[in-house]
Amino acid sequence: MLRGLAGTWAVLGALLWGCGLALLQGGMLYPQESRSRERKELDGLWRFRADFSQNRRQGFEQQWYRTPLRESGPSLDMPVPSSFNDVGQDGRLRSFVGWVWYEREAALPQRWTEDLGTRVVLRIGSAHYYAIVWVNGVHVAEHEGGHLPFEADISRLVQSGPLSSCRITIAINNTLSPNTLPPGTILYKTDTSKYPKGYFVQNTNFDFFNYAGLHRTVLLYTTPTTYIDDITVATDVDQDTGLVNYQIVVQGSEHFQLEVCLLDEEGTVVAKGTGGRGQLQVPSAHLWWPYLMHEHPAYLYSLEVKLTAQTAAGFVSDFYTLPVGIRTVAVTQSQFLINGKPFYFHGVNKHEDADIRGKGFDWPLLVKDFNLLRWLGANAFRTSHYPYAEEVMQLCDRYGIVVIDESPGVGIVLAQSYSNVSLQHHLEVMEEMVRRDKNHPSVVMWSVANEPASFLKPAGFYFKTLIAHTKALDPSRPVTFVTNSNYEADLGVPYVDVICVNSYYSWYHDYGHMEVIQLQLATQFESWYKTYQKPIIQSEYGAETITGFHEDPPLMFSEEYQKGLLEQYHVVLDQKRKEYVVGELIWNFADFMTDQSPQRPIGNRKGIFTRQRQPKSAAFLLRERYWKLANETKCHRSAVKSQCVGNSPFTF
Ligand code: GCB
Repeated sequence: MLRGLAGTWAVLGALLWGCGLALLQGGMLYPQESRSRERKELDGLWRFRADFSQNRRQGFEQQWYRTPLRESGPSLDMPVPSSFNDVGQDGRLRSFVGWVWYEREAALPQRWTEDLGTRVVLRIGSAHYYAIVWVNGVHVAEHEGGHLPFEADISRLVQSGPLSSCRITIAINNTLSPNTLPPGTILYKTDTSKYPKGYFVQNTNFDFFNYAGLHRTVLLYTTPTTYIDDITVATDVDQDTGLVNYQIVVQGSEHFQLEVCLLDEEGTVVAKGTGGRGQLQVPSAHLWWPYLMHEHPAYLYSLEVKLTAQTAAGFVSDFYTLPVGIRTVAVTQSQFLINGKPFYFHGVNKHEDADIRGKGFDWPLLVKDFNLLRWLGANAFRTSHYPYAEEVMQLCDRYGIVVIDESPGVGIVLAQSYSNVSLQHHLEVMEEMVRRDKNHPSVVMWSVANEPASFLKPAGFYFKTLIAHTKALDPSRPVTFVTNSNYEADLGVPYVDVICVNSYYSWYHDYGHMEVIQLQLATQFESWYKTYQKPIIQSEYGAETITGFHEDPPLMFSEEYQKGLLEQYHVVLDQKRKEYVVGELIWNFADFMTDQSPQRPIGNRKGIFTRQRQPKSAAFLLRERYWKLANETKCHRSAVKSQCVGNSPFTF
């Protein structure tokens, strides 16, 4: 039976979804080319300068944005997208905290500067963390938070004179404070016998390197001045009819017409509609199924939206095409259902992380990672511990990889980080995140945080508010946060739909003693389930492993220990997944960079792949397991037992 909340969604969802996103101001559609839209990527080399002055404010005092950066002092070449930390040979830049300055000239097509019916938008995919943007010395945007896009309409600026190019300056500050997401603290070391004057360090409570810079594409794109600002779809299924509820927001005119058309993968029109909101019905719909759950996973329709508007200059049209996957998500007391069928998450936690580029977006890396995920038989991952690039989410839609989409709420452990200021910012980040990712069928659940100090008194109100807000933004998806608190002390878990628990038995506790894992893990699951009767995901488990270290009998840090530890977890997971455990996500997909510490031998080594994406022994173990799980699901679904031959990946 559907648990109360999920049942409520089923009834109220159709009524609420349309108004749910009303809190968000403006859309954030992925910029695409169409008959009415152009885009110009500004990837490549930018000019760069870190402000090493004592107060880090020299750039503002001397107004570096006013003139080309080369005129106010020396600058470096800096690739975009990339973190700035690992590309140079200067150790001071690797650990730099404060303002850095990026700049580049963009040549503008003549039509963009002369046609007043064209809207020119500057879009920054991700700038870590606080960014101020100027175009030709004029302030155009400011944004807080590193992992989500922001935009500025620069039409007036570039159309106000005889311009053939514009100069874009972006100042970025990577300082983390108790009120940022993730939070951090700046610690001034004042003992002059030990530290030079003004010495400070950035402290954080998360376990990944605080890479910074322009991590994703910066681009210019155009729309007509009357344009499709936002599209929201929410899908449902009635018997075998797919229902696509849509809502479209238009800016620039009140006199317009909207036509929508849904096409299948062959390009055949399967449904049509008009107006800013409505429901399209697709008889015998192809549902969007996760990878390995169906012979034809990840079926995507295309929603073609055409806007026609009457303006002073005559008729204008705008065109936007949105991929749409028709699927449902629901949660019961013990199951996670996709299209009404039990779904078991067998996958990974990832990071946006690689040699040299740090957190910079990189197509070859992205494709390699998805090839590895599919080789592994993984059907899901969590975007630990922040929203990933939009192109990642698009590939998940296309390949059927299910996503738990996590906010940058990682390391919320100080009382100050539970203040109203922090909560307000966290609410806004959830709005930006839902606004960006709401239409991805691959996203099946929101995670508002990872391992907060959820036992602290203010945590109850904080998570109650945050989760309620996220549900108001999107009533169609369950919401969680990932906990490592004690089940009796956790004040946030009463508000989640699915309990996500991290544990590191025989690694951080009872280290070296794999023999205690089964008992401790079974106790963990039983305690949580008895208290809450909600489905549970083992959202992290794993062991630090230096590739090439071998010890038999297994010793910590060897490949044998990692495998042995995983096998112990799997024994209990196999028992509990028959009851209420609905998923297992290994920590981590690949080794990744962290701050320096005695526990981290050049980063975190809990990857089943190295940072260069080569497999450790545990990758083969997981591969066998995941394909076996996939075959079981398939057999369970189709009840064609004869198709379930062994554990071979190639039987599916
Ligand atoms: C955790 C954190 C993750 C760490 C991991 C570890 O619980 O969620 O960010 O990297 O443990 O390896 O310690």
